[in-house]
Amino acid sequence: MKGLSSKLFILLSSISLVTSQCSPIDSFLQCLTLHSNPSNPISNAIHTPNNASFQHLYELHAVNLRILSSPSKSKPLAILTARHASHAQAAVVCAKRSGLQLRIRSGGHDYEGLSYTSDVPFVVLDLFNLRSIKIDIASETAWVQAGATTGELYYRIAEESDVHGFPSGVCTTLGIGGHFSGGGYGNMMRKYGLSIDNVVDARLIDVDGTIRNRKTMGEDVFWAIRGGGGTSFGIILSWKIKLVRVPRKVTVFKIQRTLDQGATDLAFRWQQIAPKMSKELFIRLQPEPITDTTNGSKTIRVSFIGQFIGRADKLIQETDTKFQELGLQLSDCKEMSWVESILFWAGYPNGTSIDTLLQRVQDNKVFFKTKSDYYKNVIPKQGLEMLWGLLMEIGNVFMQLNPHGGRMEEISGSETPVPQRAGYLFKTQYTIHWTESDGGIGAAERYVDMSRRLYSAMAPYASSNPREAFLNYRDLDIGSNESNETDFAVARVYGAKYFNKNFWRLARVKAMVDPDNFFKNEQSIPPLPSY
Ligand SMILES: Cc1cc2nc3c(=O)[nH]c(=O)nc-3n(C[C@H](O)[C@H](O)[C@H](O)COP(=O)(O)OP(=O)(O)OC[C@H]3O[C@@H](n4cnc5c(N)ncnc54)[C@H](O)[C@@H]3O)c2cc1C
Ligand SMILES: *[C@@H]1O[C@H](CO)[C@@H](O)[C@H](O)[C@H]1NC(C)=O
Ligand SMILES: *[C@@H]1O[C@H](CO)[C@@H](O)[C@H](O)[C@H]1NC(C)=O
Ligand SMILES: *[C@@H]1O[C@H](CO)[C@@H](O)[C@H](O)[C@H]1NC(C)=O
Ligand SMILES: *[C@@H]1O[C@H](CO)[C@@H](O)[C@H](O)[C@H]1NC(C)=O
Ligand SMILES: CC(=O)N[C@H]1CO[C@H](CO)[C@@H](O)[C@@H]1O
Repeated sequence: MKGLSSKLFILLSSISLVTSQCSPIDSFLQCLTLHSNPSNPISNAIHTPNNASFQHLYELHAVNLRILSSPSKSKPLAILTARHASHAQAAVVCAKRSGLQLRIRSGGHDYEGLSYTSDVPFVVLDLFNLRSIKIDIASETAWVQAGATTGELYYRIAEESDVHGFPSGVCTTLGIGGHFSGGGYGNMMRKYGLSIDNVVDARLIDVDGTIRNRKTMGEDVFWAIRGGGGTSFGIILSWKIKLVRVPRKVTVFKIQRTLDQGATDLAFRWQQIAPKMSKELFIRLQPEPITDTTNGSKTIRVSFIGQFIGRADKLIQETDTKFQELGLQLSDCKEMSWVESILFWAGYPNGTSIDTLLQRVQDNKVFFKTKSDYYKNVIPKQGLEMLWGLLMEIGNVFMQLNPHGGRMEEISGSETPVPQRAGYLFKTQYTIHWTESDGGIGAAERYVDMSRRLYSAMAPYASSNPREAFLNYRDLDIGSNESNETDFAVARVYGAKYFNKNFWRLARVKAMVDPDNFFKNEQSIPPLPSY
């Protein structure tokens, strides 16, 4: 017995030796140990499907059930939950060496799940453990690691100061890594621009596994990662941001009007006024179909959700002179600290503890498909009426129209990769959402088709040539490639929609720093071919 089992052992270990020499994942895992700093052991950061932790970790930071439950999406061969920069460096070196694709995940909010899916053998580098936030009020700056969430950032700023803030997303579970590298907008955009307009330095792991800062990566790369999508250029480890000033009290409101209450006229007027109001005022328009509870008939309810960086009396002066039709009253307004306003925008009731901002994971996941548009012209009333009809027909849908103007007008379209600056009235997202009881993954095709119908119905009104889109609202329908190939002709099409002429500079930067196109996904920037 003893002899047999030891023979078996020798046999088994020689098999595993053989497989380790030819299987990319085994060579990846062996390489990790060799290439990480031994003072920061990597083994407890490695999760393969054999580890009990794998499935939970895979799902934890993945928000879209449409992607998570899709039978056609394969899972990573391993998830590396980096606990130290050297782990992320090893991931680059080893994925390259073993021929595996690397997907980078910070908060997992990618609308198409590109941070945790691929059609070719791949591994996920998950950065959620790298989330330190170091605030320096004296210099009004902070270093924020990629795996921190927007909520954690807001919380830490407020912990240090009640007169500082930062302009980024409304949702509090976004990963800073993905969110900033796609631009990052929020309700202070009209006053302070996008998140990337307030980034002053970064730490990036390049294709050789070397950590670079702004100086050592060079201004071209630093330009590219601020809006051009981090994925194409390396792994962002952290950002250095410039904090912005906020008053001790800001004012919020939410006013809702149905069609009977004049929603169409107000929405028409909003398009003309909201992008031109004082920079301190941001009014989001959010139309959605609802059912009248008294008689069961359908209508549209338009919410006007406002953030004013100042006191309520000043806000009323502004709306009374410029947007009287809104009928905003002092009694509609709530004054609160900036950090409390974050909770209001995230939909929490008054009185919610700000500790809620530290909850990193979004519960109540749904299936969704989102598309986006920029508008340079006002949608006429008959266009709005057509839109309302379609929204009521679709049912499970909402839209958000976010006004530009203000600071966005002052920044040149080539200062960062995000070109949609002066001359844009607002950007829009159209989100179709559904649950298991609406048909779950089986109904995905039907809902995705609806989103396409809605999108094509809006074509006459949206920006055109190219019809532009926002990278953070990722949409593979606007053009995409295979997981492992980036055809230039295909990339030019989606590249122009996201980045307009800036696409060409992005492709030049890519050719400089990653000519073999290691960092890629279905919508990444390819190296500019040399002719
Ligand atoms: C509920 C919800 C609300 C949202 N609200 C807003 C909003 O108010 N404003 C706004 O601008 N956007 C908003 N978004 C969009 C959001 O900004 C993007 O989805 C963003 O890419 C999320 O970043 P993430 O790190 O959470 O996602 P991930 O899925 O982890 O990453 C997104 C992309 O960035 C890449 N990436 C991630 N981390 C890194 C890194 N460290 N280095 C290099 N590449 C990296 C990924 O590979 C992927 O391609 C919202 C999304 C959701 C789901
Ligand atoms: C996963 O399993 C391997 C092999 O048993 C082990 O070495 C590794 O530490 C495990 N990972 C974690 C996070 O426990
Ligand atoms: C339903 O009720 C609303 C008022 O609550 C009214 O405006 C609308 O016309 C009614 N619709 C029908 C079909 O009766
Ligand atoms: C929030 O609720 C508290 C009572 O719980 C009340 O005193 C306070 O005025 C409210 N604040 C706002 C801004 O509505
Ligand atoms: C991409 O993947 C497909 C299928 O897995 C394969 O046939 C093709 O050769 C790959 N292309 C590259 C450039 O690796
Ligand atoms: C999914 C997709 O559109 N893939 C395209 C990527 O590029 C190749 C090469 O040009 C096209 O043939 C594919 O259709």
